[in-house]
Amino acid sequence: MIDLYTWSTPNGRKVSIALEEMGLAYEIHPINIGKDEQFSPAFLKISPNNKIPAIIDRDNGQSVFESAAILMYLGDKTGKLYPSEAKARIRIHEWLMWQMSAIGPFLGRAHYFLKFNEGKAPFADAWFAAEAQRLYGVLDRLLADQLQSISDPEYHQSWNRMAQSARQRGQGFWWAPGQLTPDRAPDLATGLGMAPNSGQPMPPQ
Ligand SMILES: N[C@@H](CCC(=O)N[C@@H](CS)C(=O)NCC(=O)O)C(=O)O
Repeated sequence: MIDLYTWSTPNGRKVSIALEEMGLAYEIHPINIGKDEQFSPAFLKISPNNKIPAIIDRDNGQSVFESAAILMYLGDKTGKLYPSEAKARIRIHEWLMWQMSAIGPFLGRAHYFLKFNEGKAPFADAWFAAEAQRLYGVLDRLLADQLQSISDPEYHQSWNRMAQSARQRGQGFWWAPGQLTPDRAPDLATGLGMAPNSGQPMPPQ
């Protein structure tokens, strides 16, 4: 059983998706970052950088913070989605580090400047907009070259599993709009089913 300390944000969802895909039992402990719950002394003990997500593995008491470290831990624990041979891990590590060092922080800052502070720092606006554009280009090429198409039935099955599991938990932490079909995929691709203001959990369906 995994205790998942999280909130409804992209970094939190990375771990929810992995837990679902790996078929691990888990319990969600919401950390409302809009109410500064990430600064509570109890949470800081497992996530000293005051950010979600973090986990505790009840099987051995191990705590892990940083989403990529959690993904690697869960991959090693289950043997799923994460090969054990060093060579096979190279590509995974490359893109994982790229996500953590580029996509995550740069798109986050682009959002900060362009959505919340537009016009206050024109140099930062222009720089982060250009960098976001460049990173999306890199992602586009990766998706075109390497990843399964969004219309792949397997992809939809995994979203359906997540939606079903959210309904069973009745926590409304995931937006569970019912059986997903390929024609609804664009909604998920753009918003991952998130509430318009990310950070606000969707009401239970
Ligand atoms: N590098 C971290 C980033 C985590 C992160 O930025 N978490 C945000 C929500 S997505 C957070 O907890 N923010 C609260 C704060 O900064 O106080 C990871 O990948 O886990």
